[in-house]
Parts: sequence; C-alpha cells; structure tokens
Amino acid sequence: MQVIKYMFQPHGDERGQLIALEEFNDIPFRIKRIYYMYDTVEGVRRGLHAHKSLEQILVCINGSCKVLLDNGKEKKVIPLEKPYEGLYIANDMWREMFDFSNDAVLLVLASEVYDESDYIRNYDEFFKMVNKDITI
Ligand code: T46
Repeated sequence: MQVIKYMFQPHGDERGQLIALEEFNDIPFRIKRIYYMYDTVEGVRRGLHAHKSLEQILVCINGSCKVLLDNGKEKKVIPLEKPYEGLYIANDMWREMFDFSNDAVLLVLASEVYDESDYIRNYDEFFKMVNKDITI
C-alpha cells in the first residue's frame, strides 16, 4: 500500500508559523468541505468506514493521533503528529482514527460535501467490494 503524506510548506518568520493550503496546488482536489474534530474522548476510535468516492486530507493541526488505513489487502498505521503533515486518503480505503491526545485537533479537507450514501460502514461489504476481482 502506498501511503501519501504531504509535507506542507510553513511560512515561518520571527512571529511563528503559517501554512496556507490551496486547492489543486497543495491539495490534489477541489475542497468542497472542511471539518475538524476536537475534545475526542480518551480511548475512542472514530471512522470505521470507507467511502465510495470521497477523497480527503487529514491534518492533525494540534496534538497527535493515529490513522489505520486498510485497502482490503494490507493495513498500515500512520501517526499524525505535526501540523505540516497531511495524510491523503483515497476512496475505497477503510479508515480508523485512534490514540487521540487530549489536545488533538484533527482537520479534514474533503473533496465532496457530506453525503451519508457515500459511506460504506460494513467491513464485510467493503472487503467484498475491493476484492471483487479475486475469486476464491
Ligand atoms: C471520515 C473521517 C476521517 C456532518 O453532519 N457533516 C460532516 O461533514 C461530517 C463529517 C459529519 N457530520 C455528522 C454525522 C455524524 O452525526 O457528524 C457526526 C459525526 O460524524 P462521523 O461519525 O461520520 O465521524 P467520524 O469521525 O467517524 O468520520 C469522519 C467523517 O465522517 C468521515 O468521512 O472519513 O472522519
């Protein structure tokens, strides 16, 4: 599995850091939605679904968390601990976010507006979909 992590360019000076993200320049899709999660309760696991067509970039702009990516063949855990790192998640990828620090703020840039019908929340359904070319 290829993990795509963007390293955004901080515009730092004596006052501190600033990161600017532009669609199609820094982000490989049109940004139709931004959301973020914070005050995540200790021990909680979020996500646990895939998307049919949504693409996203996750940035832990404060604190840290981990993301499990699963393409139905391989799983990888990616730590997010820097505000200049962006994890790209394509569609057809099962994701789980966990190990949130108390101060974690996880920002998500999304290619589409919210649409519940784009979610695949059943792992067996996801697994069959991504492995449909494999006959057992
Ligand atoms: C994803 C991961 C990384 C909305 O009303 N609008 C929105 O844009 C979103 C994202 C959520 N919601 C509502 C739906 C639920 O009632 O907020 C509630 C929590 O959403 P959800 O349980 O889907 O949150 P996560 O953290 O499990 O998943 C979210 C995204 O939904 C998902 O697309 O890839 O973050």
